[in-house]
Amino acid sequence: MAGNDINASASYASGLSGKGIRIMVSDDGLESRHEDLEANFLLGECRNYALPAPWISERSDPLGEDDNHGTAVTGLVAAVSENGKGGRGVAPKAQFAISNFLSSSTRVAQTEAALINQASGLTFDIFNQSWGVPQNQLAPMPPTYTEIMKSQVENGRKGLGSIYVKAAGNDYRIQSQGSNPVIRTGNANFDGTSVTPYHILVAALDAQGKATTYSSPGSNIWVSSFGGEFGVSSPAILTTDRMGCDRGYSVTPIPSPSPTSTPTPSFNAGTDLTKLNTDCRYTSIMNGTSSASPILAGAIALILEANPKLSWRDVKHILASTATQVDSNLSAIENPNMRSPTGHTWEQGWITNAAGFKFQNRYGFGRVNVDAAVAMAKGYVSNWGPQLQATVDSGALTVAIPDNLVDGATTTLTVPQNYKIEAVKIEVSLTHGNLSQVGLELIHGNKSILKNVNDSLVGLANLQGATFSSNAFYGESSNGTWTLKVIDGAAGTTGTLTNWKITIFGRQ
Ligand SMILES: [Ca+2]
Ligand SMILES: [Ca+2]
Repeated sequence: MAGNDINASASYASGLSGKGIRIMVSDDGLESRHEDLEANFLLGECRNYALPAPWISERSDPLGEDDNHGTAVTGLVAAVSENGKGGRGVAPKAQFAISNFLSSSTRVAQTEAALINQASGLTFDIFNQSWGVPQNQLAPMPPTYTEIMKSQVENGRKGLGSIYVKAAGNDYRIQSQGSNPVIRTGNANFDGTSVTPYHILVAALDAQGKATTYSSPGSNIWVSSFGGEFGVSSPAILTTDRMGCDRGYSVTPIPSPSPTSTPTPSFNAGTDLTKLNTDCRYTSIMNGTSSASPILAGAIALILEANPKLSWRDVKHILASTATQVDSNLSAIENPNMRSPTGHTWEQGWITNAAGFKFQNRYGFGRVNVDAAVAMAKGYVSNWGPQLQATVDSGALTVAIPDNLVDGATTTLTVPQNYKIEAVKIEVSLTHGNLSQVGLELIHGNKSILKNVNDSLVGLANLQGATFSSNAFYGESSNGTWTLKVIDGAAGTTGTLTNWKITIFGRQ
């Protein structure tokens, strides 16, 4: 729909193109000789985890017949413009390499060392990570991964910090239970590799500018970009595909979130009457937060080109400050599961925090607005000093979580440090026989819902130092009382909160 875009026309008119920006696309391989990608490809700077360490590779072309994702993702960030071929990426003169971290485990070594390696490299400005774990489980963050990311934001870009853009996930689920719709949502916080202050987590919008049917919610989301739907009743996204009608998305259905029943349009099959795609070099059915992420990565390339002196924190601040609120009349969702305790608010609408930032769990701070971000970036002077960090620990607790009660159990911690908040991380330990029933809310003035009751963690038991982060308090003061509310949202199983910690990331 007209007007629902990343608002970049003034930036393009001023000549911004991503020139000079180097991007590492962490994905499953790239058709590096693609006619609309090759000119921006960084030959010799790829990683191939099918090789022995250190995995340095001239190219990392697809290893298997289903390695189609990376070619589609890369086109969105940096397909070449003004070459008479295909389309264009958001940053059509940015350069990129690929690490084939997502290739099937039968072909590459998906070790912790490879996980760390795909996020490493001081010569790259931006890392695009269009991946994550299925959000019907809790995946912890390996401590060594947190360390490498901290090192990258301290040392990457000559000390200004590497930028990490990551997909929020495609696990919002509405199922039917009899005649009632039931939401059993995943949550971007369930993927430990997404719960750091160093990431910019991105949610996916549809062509109307609202949350897509699949985009995962999460208090750790930063902003939204476009992911599209399935190209059946609402548009998907057009991008590069592996060349030839015998490979790529012309023969293989696109992965989650697309239903396998999505028909292959004639454009993809190379048989449409316009004859614009007779060799199947492009696809019209890409979607997912996998698409929202490279579109945001391209937007950030334009912002960095406008002001290369921005730090990673400046980039996050500018994105949060200039994002456009969408779906502003979104209401709180009261009881989608038809069984939560009476009076319980399952998910909130938009909040405005004490620092004036608007935030909502499906959108973060809102839709990326490139022209506003570029305008703010020009002349912006970075002067925040080092990022500070303070943790307060509850020690051992035995707080009973009452069964199926809206009031839940509440405990408080007092943060003595008065930082201006850049990120908040919570670590929670509790016993409970069915984590799906458990809701977590963090309250400091406003409330931030970290985990919805009756969500996708069906049948899992106990949290042991599980991490959740929230951006809802961005820019506020950290000192004072923080309340954690733990709610059991279904009759039957109960549990006990045994410990929680809060870590504030911020500045004086
Ligand atoms: Ca092109
Ligand atoms: Ca219960």
